[in-house]
Amino acid sequence: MTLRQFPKDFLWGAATAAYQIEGAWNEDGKGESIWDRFSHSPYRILNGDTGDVTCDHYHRMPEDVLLMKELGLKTYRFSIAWSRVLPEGRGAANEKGLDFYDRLVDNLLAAGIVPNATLYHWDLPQALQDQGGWPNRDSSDWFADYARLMFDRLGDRVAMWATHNEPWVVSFLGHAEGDFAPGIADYSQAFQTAHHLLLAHGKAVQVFRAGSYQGNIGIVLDLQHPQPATSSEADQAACQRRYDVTHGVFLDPLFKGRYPEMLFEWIGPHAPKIHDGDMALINQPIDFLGVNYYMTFVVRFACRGGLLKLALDYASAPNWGRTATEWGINPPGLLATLLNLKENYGNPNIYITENGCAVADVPDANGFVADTGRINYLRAHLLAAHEAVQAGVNLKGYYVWSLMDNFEWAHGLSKRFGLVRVEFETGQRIPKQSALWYRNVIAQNGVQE
Ligand code: IFM
Repeated sequence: MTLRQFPKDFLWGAATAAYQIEGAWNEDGKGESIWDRFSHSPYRILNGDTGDVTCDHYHRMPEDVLLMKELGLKTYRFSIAWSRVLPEGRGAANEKGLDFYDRLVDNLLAAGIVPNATLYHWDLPQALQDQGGWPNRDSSDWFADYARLMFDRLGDRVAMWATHNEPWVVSFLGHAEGDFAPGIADYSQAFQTAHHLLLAHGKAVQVFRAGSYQGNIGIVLDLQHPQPATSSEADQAACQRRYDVTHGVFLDPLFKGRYPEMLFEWIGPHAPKIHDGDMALINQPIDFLGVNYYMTFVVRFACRGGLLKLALDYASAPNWGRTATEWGINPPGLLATLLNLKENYGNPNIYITENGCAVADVPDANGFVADTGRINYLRAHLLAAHEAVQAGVNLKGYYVWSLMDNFEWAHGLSKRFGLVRVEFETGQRIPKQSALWYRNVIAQNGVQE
């Protein structure tokens, strides 16, 4: 067996998000978020689950940081619940909410773990949704003010900031499909949301640069690798439309200062309203790009395939099955994704900010989970990441999704992505076999082929 080692100083971590782990949804002055509202509405979430308690990280944070230390994590990626620090989304700040993130960052630093904070992981304050949410252009200013508050508070200690997590999900699952909060199904609002998320990103980067805070700033995109089903012109064009709507809509403005022209011709009246100067604001240099990679899609033309006239199937590499969320498993798609960024977007500094899978974990009598399926998944993706490094991709770090089992959005508590098992009834944490395996990967700075 060969040990594939990563460059010196490679950052090994694990990721979570506020709504998925914190609980304490209405404690210590926290305001309601769109995910609180959505999960409290009947039949939105599988089994009627909510994030009201989930991992109860809000109360167990010190214990969780110790767990990270025991796993040898070099970095931890978390998100800030906007409505915890600004209950109304803007205006008066909630000192107790700010204090929670202060303590989290201090605990991380004391444990020798680099904090990586995401400002927006989908939980818009409900008060801002009531004022039109992301489709309202003012949202970019609300976000910039919120960003300033957090930079002022934590900017002396947080080394890495991401403005948004997966703006594709916010725009399209939240505003075109309605699967996710706020549950809107309207392509015009979805494309307008995408533009305003990018504008908000640009304004936050501007605030960050003007404030000369320490650390780096970037954005996190979910890049689902698309492959045409056949070499037919119709399938290839469908694949290009899919690429444009998942990748191009975000990567092109961020790195090239323009939107994909063909896509905007295709969607016609659904194209967003763009003001003079917007594209320059969006196209500011960032310090890193976060890549969340989970899946590859085979794309084909479908005459009844909705606005984009396409249909998707999950691709699995030979001998790989599906995850517990039924997603295909295709490690070469990660390599292809990273190479595309190198070749077409100027080889930015990249962190894989999420990668992982849900497994139908079976605990033994002590709650221990021998999750070899997850280990195989992670190992294969790390080998693909290693290949990317060999090919010259500027890959600087890798975060497993997720540190611990948590609230998996529309699937509620039914899908487990964690390195650490959480018994939701008691809150007990039990590291799985994958956690012990990952500790070894970190210690060796590499993975066995
Ligand atoms: O749980 C999510 C996370 O919030 C964002 N990226 C994908 C994960 C798995 O679905």
